[in-house]
Amino acid sequence: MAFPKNFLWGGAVAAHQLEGGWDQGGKGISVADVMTGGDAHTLREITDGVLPGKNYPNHEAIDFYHHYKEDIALFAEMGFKCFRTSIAWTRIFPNGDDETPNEEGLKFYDDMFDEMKKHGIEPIITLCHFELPLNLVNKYGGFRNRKCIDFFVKFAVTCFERYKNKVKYWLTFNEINNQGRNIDAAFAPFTALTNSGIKYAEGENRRKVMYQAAHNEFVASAKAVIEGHKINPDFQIGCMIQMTPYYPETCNPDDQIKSLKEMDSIFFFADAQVRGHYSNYIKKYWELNDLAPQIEDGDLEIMQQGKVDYFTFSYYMSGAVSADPAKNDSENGGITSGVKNPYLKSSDWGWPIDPVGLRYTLNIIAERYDDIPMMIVENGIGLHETEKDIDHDDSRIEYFQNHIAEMKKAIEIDGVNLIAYCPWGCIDLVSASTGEMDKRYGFIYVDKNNAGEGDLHRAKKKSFYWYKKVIESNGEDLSN
Ligand code: BGP
Repeated sequence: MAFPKNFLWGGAVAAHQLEGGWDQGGKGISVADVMTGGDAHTLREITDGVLPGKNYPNHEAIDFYHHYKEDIALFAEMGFKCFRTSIAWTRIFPNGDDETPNEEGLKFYDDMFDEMKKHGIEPIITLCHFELPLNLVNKYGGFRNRKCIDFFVKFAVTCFERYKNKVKYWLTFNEINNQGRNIDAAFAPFTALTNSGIKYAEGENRRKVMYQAAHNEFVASAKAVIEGHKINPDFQIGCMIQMTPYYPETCNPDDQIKSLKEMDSIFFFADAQVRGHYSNYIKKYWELNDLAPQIEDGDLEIMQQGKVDYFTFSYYMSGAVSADPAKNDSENGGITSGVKNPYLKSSDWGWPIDPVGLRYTLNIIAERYDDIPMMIVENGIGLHETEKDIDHDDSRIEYFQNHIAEMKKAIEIDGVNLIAYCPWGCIDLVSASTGEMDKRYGFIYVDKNNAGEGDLHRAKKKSFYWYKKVIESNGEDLSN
């Protein structure tokens, strides 16, 4: 059998994309609450506060806040061993800088974890998944300000203390490297806000701001790791990286150097958290481009002491790059830039589909970080579906068959240390990049569309039964 006996099969979501209840139970306003709905061709608008008459899809989302028992029961029926979600920061500290936490928010997650435990489901919890309190943006400028380090650590410690006997697996910042991507593109203000609570000022050096915010986040993450281990030495606290391997367009050595540099721009965020230091490649880059962040006394020691225990990542696609800048004009759905890879098909949202790239990714992480334990905490395909389609979502099944087959090879042939697999959006939810409901990832259909219409009832798709069988057979039976 390829997969270890205790392999964690499950699914993944994030609080702001499914909970709803945006102003209930004492919750404050998060950055996700001021983003309107968009689509594949229309960017989400970031409004100045919550404005009347706008469509904010995260406000209700799929109302998991009131449906979590029913939804967790469905996950249990599929056989989930784990479930990855996040704690909405604004349920615990509504403004981010509050003196004391909001008991009603803490209680909500107590109940949710108890419900998971009842079904034997292990929680995997992200602390900061694109959900910063809006007040931290408006009052402090988000993570460009070191004060946010303390606010984050206070939030993390509050959660660690409260749930120390209920949660073992923690992640600090979701897809922390998103903010470094396509920084001049139209999409960049969105990732700056969601990752770091940053609003770029007109004409400022975005890269400089981004590296400062990233440094502050590395210190915050490391401090959380240090404090977490004091609270419960059994805690496993990980980083979370969006892994998009970049291939060279050709075997021209210049293309190879270009792809190496693209990979550096991803690994910079992982190296800081896994190796706990800045390597020469990035220090040189900062020096040559005058981009070095301000590093205070003690920061580097904290980063070294607060190295993560394991490596988690999302994987949706690969990219390809050319040394000739004029050729790198394909935007791959706004997420990666580079050349089009003629060997791959893309999803309806332009995301290239590359199962072999997942095996490749598992290998490069394992080799770079000495066989560190890994979790795939996001993987999946967004599809246009209506309720009529739920009995034949075969393209979703095919996507997962191909990706799981490559995971298997990575374990059986390459010996990687993979401990969990959590397909993204195991229940239909609000898309992060577009704000759509109609970009559906789920094994479970939710009756709601982009216009907000629908009664929110849940229905099992064909893939629900397929994934149940996969889990039951511990990944041996992938047949449709
Ligand atoms: C990642 C995020 C998730 C999620 C996923 C799918 O970037 O961590 O929050 O949404 O991508 O992306 P989308 O929802 O834009 O399709």
